Amino acid sequence: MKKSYILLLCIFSITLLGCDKDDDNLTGPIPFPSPSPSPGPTPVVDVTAPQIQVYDPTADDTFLSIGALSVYVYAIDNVAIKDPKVFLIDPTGARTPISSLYLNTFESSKERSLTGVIKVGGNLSGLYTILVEAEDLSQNKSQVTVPVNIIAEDLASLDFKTAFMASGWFEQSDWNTGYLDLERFNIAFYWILNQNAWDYNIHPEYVDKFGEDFGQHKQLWSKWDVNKNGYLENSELNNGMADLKFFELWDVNQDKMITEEELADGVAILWDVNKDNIVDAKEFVDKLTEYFLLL
Ligand SMILES: [Ca+2]
Ligand SMILES: [Ca+2]
Ligand SMILES: [Ca+2]
Ligand SMILES: [Ca+2]
Repeated sequence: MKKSYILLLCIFSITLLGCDKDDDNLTGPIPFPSPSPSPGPTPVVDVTAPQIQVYDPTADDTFLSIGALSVYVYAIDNVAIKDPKVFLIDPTGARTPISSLYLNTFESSKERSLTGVIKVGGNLSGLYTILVEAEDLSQNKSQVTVPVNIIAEDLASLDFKTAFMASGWFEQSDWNTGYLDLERFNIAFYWILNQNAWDYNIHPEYVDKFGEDFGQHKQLWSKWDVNKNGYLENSELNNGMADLKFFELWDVNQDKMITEEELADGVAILWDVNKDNIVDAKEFVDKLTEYFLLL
C-alpha cells in the first residue's frame, strides 16, 4: 500500500519536479550532516638513509687490471630510493664513476641493485676502492667502500697461482657462493668452450685445442660428439667433462665443491708441462689469457 503511494507520488513529482532514485530514501532516516573531512595522515619525515650491501667484489680480494672485476651491489630504503652510484677510486685518490653496470629491476621502489663486470685497466698497481653511494628520495645518503688489490704488472712477472686467482674468472662463475658445484663447473667450462656468446655452436677445432691445452688429450671433439651431429649437446658436455675427471680430481677435500684455490691447483698440474712443479710464464701466460681472461 505504502509502495503504491510512493509510486504515485513519484509519477506526480516526475511531472513537476522529476523523480530519481534518491526518493527511495523518502521514508529512510534523516541523515546526519556529514562530518568535516578527517585530516590526512601526518606526513612521515624520512630520516633513515638506505642500507647498502656489496656482494661482489669481496673486500681485499685481488684482481688483475686486465682481468674481470665483478660488481654486484644492492641497496634498500625504508621509503623510496634513487639509483645507487658506484665509483672506482685508484691509489692516487682519483675517482671514476662506473657507469657500465646494469640496473636490475625490482617491483618495489625501495630496492635497487646493480651488477656487471668491469676491467680496471691502466698500469697502476695498488689498493683501489669500490665506493657505493645510495640516496633516498628525502636526500638521506649512505655509502659503503670495499677495498680491492689491483695488479697491473705484466703477467709474465707473476707466479701462476697469483695470476690465475686474480683473473676474476672464478668470481664471474660462482654466483656469489665462493665455490662451483658440478653443474656450475660444467656451465663455466661451457662458456670457456663457447667463444661466441651470441651463438651456441661450439667449434670442433676449439674443443680439440682445449683438450690439448688441458692435459694433452687428442681429438677431444670426436670423443665428445657421441651422436656425430656436429653439435655439442648438454649431455655430451657433461659426459665429456666427467671423462676428463677435472671436477673429481681437483676437488681435493672431496666436498663436491671446487673452490678457487682448488681450481688453481688443478689447472697448475695440467699446465706444468715439463713437470718441475712450477708453472712458469711460458707455460701459462698465453693459456691464461685465452681461457680465463674473458673480457
Ligand atoms: Ca629513507
Ligand atoms: Ca652431438
Ligand atoms: Ca672442494
Ligand atoms: Ca713447469
